[in-house]
Amino acid sequence: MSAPAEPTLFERIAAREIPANIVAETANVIAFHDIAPKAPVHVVVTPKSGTYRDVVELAAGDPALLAELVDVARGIAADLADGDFRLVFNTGAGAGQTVFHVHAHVLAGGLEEASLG
Ligand code: IU
Repeated sequence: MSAPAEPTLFERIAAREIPANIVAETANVIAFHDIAPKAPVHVVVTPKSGTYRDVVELAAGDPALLAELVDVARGIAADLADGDFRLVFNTGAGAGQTVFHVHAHVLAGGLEEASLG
């Protein structure tokens, strides 16, 4: 039998072992202000369990959980900004992913000058 995996950083935040400014929580998802915000509203939304490394694995393995995560993101943008938001899943180290426990960055509030289009 293999040894149990170490809890991820975000599992430890969900367990209140590491402090975070939590803004929303459902049965399976937790959301907290990013400690290094890149936008007026910058919230990390993540499953409480670190089962999936990235959004590709999550979409294949548990699409209902991905939908729950997106709905939490929608609610945060409605509560903390005007309802419009950008949802970023850094996927892989080369794309800037540093925590290999799937999470979305909700970016909102005053993004007009940061358009990707
Ligand atoms: P990334 O997509 O894996 O790079 O996102 C990880 C994010 O987690 C990054 O924006 C960090 O600022 C953020 N974060 C956090 O909010 N709280 C923490 O205790 C740590 C990192 I460590």
